[in-house]
Amino acid sequence: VLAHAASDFFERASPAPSPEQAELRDGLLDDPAHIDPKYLYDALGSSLFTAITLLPEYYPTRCEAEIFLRHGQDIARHVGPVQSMIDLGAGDCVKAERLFARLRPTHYIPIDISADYLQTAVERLRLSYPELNVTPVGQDFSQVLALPAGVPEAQRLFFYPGSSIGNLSPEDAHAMLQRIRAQCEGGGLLLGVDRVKPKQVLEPAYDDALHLTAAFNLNLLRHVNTVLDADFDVADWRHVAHFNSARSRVEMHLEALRAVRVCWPGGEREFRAGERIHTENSYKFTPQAFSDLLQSAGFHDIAHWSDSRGWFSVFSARA
Ligand code: AVI
Repeated sequence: VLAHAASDFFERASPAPSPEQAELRDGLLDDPAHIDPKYLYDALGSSLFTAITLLPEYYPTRCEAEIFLRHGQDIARHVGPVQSMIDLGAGDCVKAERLFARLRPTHYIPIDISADYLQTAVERLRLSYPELNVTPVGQDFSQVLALPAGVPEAQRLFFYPGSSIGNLSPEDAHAMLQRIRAQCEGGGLLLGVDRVKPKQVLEPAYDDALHLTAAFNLNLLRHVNTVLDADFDVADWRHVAHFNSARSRVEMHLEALRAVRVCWPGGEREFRAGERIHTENSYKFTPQAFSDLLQSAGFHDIAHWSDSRGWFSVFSARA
């Protein structure tokens, strides 16, 4: 009875960590420390990202919109008929909505890690497009890509805009493209990709004069405090972003301004002044490198269009 009572006590005192808590703890104890970029997107983080897309320095969103505006007809011709449009990381669903008139899907399946954010957008869409069959899915599709029952198998188009694929490691991007391909045999993929360019353009896009990207990065620590019950103080950290040209990626880090000890239930980590936590990679591609990646994941009939400055590309490929 005593042994039972004791184990009961310890279970209540330190319950087993959730998978998210275990992932965060392991990343913080690693050398160098890292935190998965998905923790950038709590409610405030998602709003900050929307604000970032309006910054003069953050060109990708405007470049992609320009491509759809200038080349929409060609793109729609290459994509062909669409029954179901599956929107990966749909957010406010605005990017897909702009393509409805051209692609004319009958089913729209927006998938996003933040189900709450999606719900508001879906209510709006149902009012504006009463004919469209809308099935929202709250899912972290970086791990599994499970479509709800009832999504027609023919003429599926996966839509993955914004160069979100660039936030995955090359291995994870390849695996993700393979998972997508397996789900749209006979259909296709339409996605946005940010291109390699001088660091004088890349770095301000990730370190803007209004410090919105700094707030976006620092806010991740508050999200971690909530999930892990940790005691990060954002005032102890500063945002750092730089282009790592050898690895063709912009990296975001948080750098300790002074020696800091961070504690959470069952653990702690000390950081020296100047020590960093790696929080995001944003890979930049040449059109050739991205075509090769699509081909190696099994896609064919690959086409791409660019904005007038050649800063961003939209790819269409068949599965
Ligand atoms: C969502 N993702 C494509 C953005 C990017 O450009 O890598 C996230 C971001 N990070 C800092 N600014 C924007």
